[in-house]
Amino acid sequence: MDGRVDGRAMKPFREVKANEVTPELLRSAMDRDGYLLIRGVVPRSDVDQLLDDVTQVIEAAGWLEPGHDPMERMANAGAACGDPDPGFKRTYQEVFNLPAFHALPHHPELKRAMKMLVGDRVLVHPKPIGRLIFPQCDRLTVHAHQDYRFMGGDPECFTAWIPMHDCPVDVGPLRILEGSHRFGIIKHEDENLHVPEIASAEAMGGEWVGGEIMAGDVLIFHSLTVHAASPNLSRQMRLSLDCRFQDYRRVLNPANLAFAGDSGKSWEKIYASWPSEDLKYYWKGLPLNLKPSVSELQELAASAETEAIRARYAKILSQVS
Ligand SMILES: O=C(O)CCC(=O)C(=O)O
Repeated sequence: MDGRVDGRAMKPFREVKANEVTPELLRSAMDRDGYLLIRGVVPRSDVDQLLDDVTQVIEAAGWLEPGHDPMERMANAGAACGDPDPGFKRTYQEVFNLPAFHALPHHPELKRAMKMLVGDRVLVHPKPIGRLIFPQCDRLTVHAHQDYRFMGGDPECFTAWIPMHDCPVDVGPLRILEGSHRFGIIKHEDENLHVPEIASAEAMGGEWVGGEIMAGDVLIFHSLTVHAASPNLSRQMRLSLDCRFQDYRRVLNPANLAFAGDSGKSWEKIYASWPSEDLKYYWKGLPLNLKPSVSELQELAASAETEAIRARYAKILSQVS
């Protein structure tokens, strides 16, 4: 399957093999197209280990059809759910707590590729996002947006989108509006929407590009690049992880390091069952350029406009200082 946009075949991703990528090639693709698909960055066996851990969690949650190997990810249609359903959030949190989920963004081969783009002072943002996408559920498909809208900080920040298994077009991989990063910040609609999105009339750029993304491949794109998920038309769950990378001297929004909502999440709770100290609080040792800074957060926690906003800043402050 080639994937279709308005009934037409979608233009394929521009791609390169991991052993052929150079800093010049990666940077020029990013400048021109706002993305590059790199094939075979992470060894399949390393991706499989994460898939194994994640499928155990979702199988225990009843999300998989009994009688199949969990690694096949056959979905139990009756269990379909997604953010913000409370049942989804509970299982999502178990996935988020997995050490392997946090280890993948630090994989040496992935970091080697990201350093070609951001330089040696690479910050791996500590909150990757797991996508646990049931099939045949239109409401769970992520619509067009720019990551900058959600991350803030410096736009020179890059996302790596990594499927945990082979992801043919009918399983719903990401697609990209090529060259869209060159049009700056685009207005997102947020009225009555759980997640803000860009209306098709507002999206500017070249053509939508897409195609299959296999286990071990990494789709890298700029924080201003417009992208969206393709619908999952299969019978399998689509499981992927997206994480963000930047030069740590560039401005970073501290919300990307902390849990600001009312969920009760904390790094202490997440780390509690981890067998190794290696990846705990690794960013605290880096000379980060936070905006708002710690002293500005103190000020905001004391004097921001409403009690809810003051509480939010206080929560962030308590986790980054
Ligand atoms: O995987 C998805 O469905 C959406 C991912 C996404 O929007 C992102 O990586 O920023």
